[in-house]
Amino acid sequence: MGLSDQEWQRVLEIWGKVEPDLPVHAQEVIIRMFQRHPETLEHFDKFKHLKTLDEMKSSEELKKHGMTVLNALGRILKRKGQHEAELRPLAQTHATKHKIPIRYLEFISEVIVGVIADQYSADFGADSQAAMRKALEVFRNDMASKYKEFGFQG
Ligand code: MNR
Repeated sequence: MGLSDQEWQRVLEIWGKVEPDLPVHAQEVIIRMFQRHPETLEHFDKFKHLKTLDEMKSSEELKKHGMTVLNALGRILKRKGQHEAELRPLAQTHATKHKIPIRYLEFISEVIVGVIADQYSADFGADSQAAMRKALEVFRNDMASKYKEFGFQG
């Protein structure tokens, strides 16, 4: 279930390439999630007024939120699975306050892989993609077990 050292290395190598351009990708990830899965938008009191792609693109708050999400994810990935301290507070808010189903974490995971694949195709081959998918799956599984501790079925 866990990742091998080589798989973590692949994950952190591609993340290292993505990180310098995080603001651009962060915005793209959130917008793509809202466009492909409009039900996700309804969970955001601060974004559900955004009706069009242009409105989403010009929202500074949306960019800021994207950075919050991807920075948090980066910190988690860098723990290479030893992410209890990072995951617990995140699972708590997402289970008890934001009430985000695990299915939505699957949506955003696929979007993240897709955005990286679009921008870094040369550096994100099949092995790297598989490693990133696996890392995101570990993240989701651990979120799901914490959700249960907090009494949210997800
Ligand atoms: C807030 C990280 C996925 C919905 C936050 C915050 C962080 C965060 C950090 C700010 C602190 C807090 O409230 O815990 C992540 C990471 C995700 C992820 C990492 C996966 C990679 C999702 C998905 C959502 C969602 C998927 C819905 C479809 C929300 C909402 C807030 C929030 C709603 C509160 C926004 C506000 O300020 O009003 Mn999240 N996330 N998140 N998240 N997330």
